Amino acid sequence: MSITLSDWSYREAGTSEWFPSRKGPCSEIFPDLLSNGQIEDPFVDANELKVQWVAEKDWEYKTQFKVVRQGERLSSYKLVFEGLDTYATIFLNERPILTTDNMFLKYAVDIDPILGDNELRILFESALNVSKSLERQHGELLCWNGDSSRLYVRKAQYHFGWDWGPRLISCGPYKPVVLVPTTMVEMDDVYVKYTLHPSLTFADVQVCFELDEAINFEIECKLISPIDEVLCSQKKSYALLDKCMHFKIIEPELWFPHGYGNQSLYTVELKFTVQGSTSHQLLKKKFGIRKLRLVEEPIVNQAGTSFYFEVNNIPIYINGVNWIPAHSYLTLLTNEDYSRWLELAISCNQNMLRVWGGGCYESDHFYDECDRLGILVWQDFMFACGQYPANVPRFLNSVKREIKYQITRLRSHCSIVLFAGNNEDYQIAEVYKLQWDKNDFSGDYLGTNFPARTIYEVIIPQFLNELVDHVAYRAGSPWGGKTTRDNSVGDIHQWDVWHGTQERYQDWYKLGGRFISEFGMEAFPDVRTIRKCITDSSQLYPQSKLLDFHNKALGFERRLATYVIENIRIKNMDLESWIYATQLMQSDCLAYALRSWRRNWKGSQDDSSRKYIGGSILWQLNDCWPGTSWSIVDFNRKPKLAYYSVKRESRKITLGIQRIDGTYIDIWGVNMSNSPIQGTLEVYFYKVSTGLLQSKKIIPNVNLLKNRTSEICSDLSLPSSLDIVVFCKLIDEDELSISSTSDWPQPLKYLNFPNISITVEVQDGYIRLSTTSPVKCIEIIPENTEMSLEDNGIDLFPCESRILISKSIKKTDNVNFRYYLDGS
Ligand code: BMA
Repeated sequence: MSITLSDWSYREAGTSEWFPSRKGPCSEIFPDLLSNGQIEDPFVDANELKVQWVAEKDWEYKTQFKVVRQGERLSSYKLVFEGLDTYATIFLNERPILTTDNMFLKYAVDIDPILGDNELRILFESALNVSKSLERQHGELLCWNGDSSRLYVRKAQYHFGWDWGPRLISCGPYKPVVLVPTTMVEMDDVYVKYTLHPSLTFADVQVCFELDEAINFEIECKLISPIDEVLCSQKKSYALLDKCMHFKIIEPELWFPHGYGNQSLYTVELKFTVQGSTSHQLLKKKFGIRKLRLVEEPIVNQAGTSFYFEVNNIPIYINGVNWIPAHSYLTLLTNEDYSRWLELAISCNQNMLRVWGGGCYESDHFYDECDRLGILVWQDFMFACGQYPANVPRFLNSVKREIKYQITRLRSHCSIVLFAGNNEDYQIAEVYKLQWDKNDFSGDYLGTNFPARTIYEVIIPQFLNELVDHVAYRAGSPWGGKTTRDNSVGDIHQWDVWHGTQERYQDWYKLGGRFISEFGMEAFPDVRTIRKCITDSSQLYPQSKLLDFHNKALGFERRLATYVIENIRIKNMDLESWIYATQLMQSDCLAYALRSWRRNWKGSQDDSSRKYIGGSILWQLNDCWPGTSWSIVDFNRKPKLAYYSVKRESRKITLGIQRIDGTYIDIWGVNMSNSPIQGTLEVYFYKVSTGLLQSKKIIPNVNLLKNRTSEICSDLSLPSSLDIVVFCKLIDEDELSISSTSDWPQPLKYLNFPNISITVEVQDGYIRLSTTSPVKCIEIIPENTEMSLEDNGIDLFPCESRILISKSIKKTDNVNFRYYLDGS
């Protein structure tokens, strides 16, 4: 039986008094100091500045564990450290047993415990002091975001500060420390491999083991179907196996991403018995079977090649979100938190998460949930925005072990479809003109000033080849074309809205690429989140010093103001009005991007030559602390208005309108479902300033073919030029709405509205909304703050009342609402 150690205590190294850590197996210095009242909450006001001393100190943790004799003899044990942050020296009963230098590695050490009480003490050296001294020794490297010395340290890079997060350089045993008998098999010692026949009708499955050959294991293996039937079982001794047991599955139930089929997971149930022993160990491992292709093939009428994912022969358009660590302190995230975050992504119609390279390889539960929910994962290796020192041998050795370990840990997850070597390190190389010779395929780049190429182009691919099947690999993100900005090959990070040349967001349609793995826009968080983190009430106004402190992006004042002022009319500058204005702007901005890029998913399902854009991954889903950032859901899991517009634009069936020269419009429809859709399109033209219907057009026999975009009409004239909002809906033969959308004159700041009368009817389970004239972005504000709504921030038109479903709403509940230019 293994024992997970707990009841940690800690002290500053060199002092005498120990303090109890928070309960549980994992500890980290900031939450511990906080729970004992030794620091003020770094997330509140500007306290982050007051706690910087913590990172400059060394800290010690200790705990006790008991070893008892089992039967006649004392077992032999190892101590498994699932994650230590970062520079640790470990003493067992005051004898040094291990030193560590990588937060992303699991360490195991055979130990010789004493019978009875044992003491484990871990000294954590300040990662900041170590990184600074490495930097002094080897030189300063190029870097965006955080302290440049971070590049020498294999520790979550965002701990050193990022343009959306505080600088809180933690330490501690942040994952469990477990006492394990050496005869015990661990999860990563088992790997399920499979080959799927191209017809998808049968699979060869191999359950492979990497066990200690000195121990005589008897292994019983049951293969269990997704509906819990035992399909077959085998029993063999490990010595007689060629490391693997073989099974065949006829007509396997395949695993599909959410929205494309079931998330079928098989289970292998294993029973290990050490020969001669009466006890055994049970272990269960789930796995999915799927075929994957990252399709990069020539396309017609445009330069370059496609970039899209195909799962089980179905091309999948990606509606994705970038994921950053959901807390500055990883130990405070529970499994429940992860599940709720991932469910939020799914209910936002997202089918891919990118685990971004400046955070961490996520917890097992995170990937289990992605498998269960059908979220595809794009997994970066943990290198971001820097010139990493692969030419320093100790660094490189540690990185090699990390890569091997993480691939081994993650390879059984069918949700992971792509690994990428790093985030934006090739952009650094490009911008600063490092020695990156694209014609040099020698594989030996350690002598250049871009030595990390060896990691991304040699070391990672070698380990992937050796250890895992059915995943794609990219050396970096962005990556692929002639330059990292090449929009005809590979993926791009499109930051010319917000960063870069600060283009108008109405021009997103000109800014696409084959796959856009980053783009974004900032907005303020929910007012309740702000009230929690700003305790000085005199600071609760938009431009206050403390609110500015909670925005870490360079030049945010100018950029956020530019995009708001360019688009939204500001009648009041109180906090809530400003929150609404920034959120409305972000919501409109992201909707523009998604809508215009999905239009490029053309051609029939088996025609790769017209899939001009394969998807996008917006920056960013979440936050690691309460602040203003590009997130669409804030730190306290309160959705911003953009969450809902992204959800609407990512539905299976959507419509899009593009206004051309202010005089005519194109309309198209997207049908990402697996069957064609027919309907009638009704197009309404309203004059915004009077709210009156100017004209209506009916387009019969609209046919939206499956899994593609279809153009419905082009050159449809607007009745008069400037003041017209277009609303269109596709209805079925029973006149039920299949999908609808609207297009407003831009920029929204020039709009003038008549007096509007909106009716809000609250019923058990839903809210019905109707209006006398067009309304932009009605935000429902329930008094019950826990209530969740299926949609919000919607546009409303007289021709169609809208029902917003909310499971938790009661007829007796009060709801408030606001809308754009409310009361004008
Ligand atoms: C990117 C990311 C992050 C950053 C974001 C916003 O390119 O990779 O480094 O937080 O932009 O600036």
